[in-house]
Amino acid sequence: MRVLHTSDWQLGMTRHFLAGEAQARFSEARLEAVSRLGALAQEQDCVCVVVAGDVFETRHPDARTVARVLERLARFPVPVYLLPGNHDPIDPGAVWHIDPFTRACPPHVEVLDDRTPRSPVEGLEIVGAPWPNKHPVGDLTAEVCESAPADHRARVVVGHGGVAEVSGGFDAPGTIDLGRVRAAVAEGRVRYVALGDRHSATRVDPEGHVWFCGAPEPTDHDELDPGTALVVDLSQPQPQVTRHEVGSWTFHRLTRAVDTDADLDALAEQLDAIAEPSRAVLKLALTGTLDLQQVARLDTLLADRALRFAALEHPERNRDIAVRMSDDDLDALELSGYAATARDALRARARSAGDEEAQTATDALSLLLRLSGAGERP
Ligand SMILES: [Mn+2]
Repeated sequence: MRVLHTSDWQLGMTRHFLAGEAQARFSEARLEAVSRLGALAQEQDCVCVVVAGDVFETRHPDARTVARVLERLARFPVPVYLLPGNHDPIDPGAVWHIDPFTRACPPHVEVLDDRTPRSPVEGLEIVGAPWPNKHPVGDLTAEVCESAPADHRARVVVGHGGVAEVSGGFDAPGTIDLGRVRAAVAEGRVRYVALGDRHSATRVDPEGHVWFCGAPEPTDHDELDPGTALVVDLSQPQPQVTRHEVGSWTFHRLTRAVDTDADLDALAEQLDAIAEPSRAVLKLALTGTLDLQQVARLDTLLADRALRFAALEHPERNRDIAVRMSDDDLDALELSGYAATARDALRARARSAGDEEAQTATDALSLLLRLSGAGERP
């Protein structure tokens, strides 16, 4: 008897670093991931799907987002249980209570809007710990675990929130007390606790009854190992949990020192080794010392990759790369008249005290070199 455990779809999410069409493709990919979950549920013979919170990014997602996910959920072969989380709590006026959700929600899709047990099939019980608002009092998940009878049934509690043992000690609303949850498991009140909120698939307790499934698509650089869903077999007292990859986007953080042409070659090689750049978000942190020719090469290299990747952020580039300026580089530019005067003025400014203006002058000289063709690969 298997259950598909997923969470944190956060549909309707926008990301500031995605420019132009990349945002539309990101949103579409997140909906497509939902359909892949339906296919996975079928392929793995799951009897139902539980979505452990944050189905939507906000309490008021765009009507199109709602209609489109419901259209995809309508094709799911098994019951689907949606838990309101901290992003989309079930307070009055939230998405769950209004059109188009209420009108278009298929009969086999159910919101876990209270703590009433649901039973998709004989012998399996699903109990939700929904977020009533953004600042709930108490530990919703532990309360639900403790209130279940100690009858050793195949019972799944679906909860949402941080666990101090996993994410570090904090006192955020909805924080889950692992000690209380483990005690309820030990007493036979709950067999599996399906958690959402953390975007990285994580076994929470040593016994393997409490898991974060991870987000189906990554959303940020600080997630470890996102793009997953869990298939949980509950036939035996000990749940058997299997991880499945469902994501299609990737996030990368690259830190490198660049001091030579060979370093620039290696950087280019590393960037080009990333599969599917149009679905990859990249954050670069570069350090080192380059001459002006190399800076121009680096700028060309990055400008070129920026066109291929979904996003390429390198905000610290100028501050962390020292520029070595040689008169040879600048004199090699065959400039005359106004352009030559500008070059000389910029050179003088770039060599003055290392203030912001000197930095701007260095950037301008690098741009001059790049536009003159000096930034092309030797
Ligand atoms: Mn959350």
